[in-house]
Amino acid sequence: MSERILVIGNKNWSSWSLRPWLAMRVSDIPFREEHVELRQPGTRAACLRHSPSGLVPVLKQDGRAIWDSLAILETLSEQFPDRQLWPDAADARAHARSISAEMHSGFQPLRQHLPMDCLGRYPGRGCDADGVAANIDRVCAIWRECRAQAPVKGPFLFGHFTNADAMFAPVVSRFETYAVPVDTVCRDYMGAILALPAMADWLAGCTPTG
Ligand SMILES: N[C@@H](CCC(=O)N[C@@H](CS)C(=O)NCC(=O)O)C(=O)O
Repeated sequence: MSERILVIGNKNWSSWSLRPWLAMRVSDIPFREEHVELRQPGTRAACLRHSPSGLVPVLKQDGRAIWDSLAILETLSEQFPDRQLWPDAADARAHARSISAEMHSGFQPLRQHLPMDCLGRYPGRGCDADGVAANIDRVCAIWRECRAQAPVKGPFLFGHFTNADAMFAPVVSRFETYAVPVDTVCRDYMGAILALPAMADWLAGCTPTG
């Protein structure tokens, strides 16, 4: 097997990049990161050098490119079954995949009006835009339901860290940036994500310009 390379965008902004990066760091999966500067005239061309989608993240190994965050997470789970990136129990696994897919394909108002900006602090900004409150309510309902049903001990959605946590980590960052009010269950969950050493490493790699 050749070296595993994860191509990512600017850490401050690239919510899609954070997902596989966090899963790999938390799960001790060795990789080297390469960067593409987002929001530049040459961004698309730079992304296209790595991925036919023209987007990051992309995982490269053995002459193969795997693009799109969820495809990368599925691949990692397949390559490293011992890391339990999906929950072991079939019901919990189905639930984890469903909320991860829901995150991946939905929440457009949240994405648009509360973009990830890890270092920024803009309390309340964007929260009254159309559809945002409903998105926030749905995220909190997902987190509460998972925490109430977690099949194993631990502070994450399914007890131990899984791909579902990786998918929702950028939402935790957004809720911090925009000071979204949440209940204790959700606050505790956010605290668990933010307390991850890997999350601190990601934040340390952020600059205000991305
Ligand atoms: N569905 C894709 C979305 C990837 C995406 O939108 N990536 C953004 C960065 S976060 C990008 O590459 N943007 C390129 C650009 O700004 O030109 C995924 O899940 O990976």
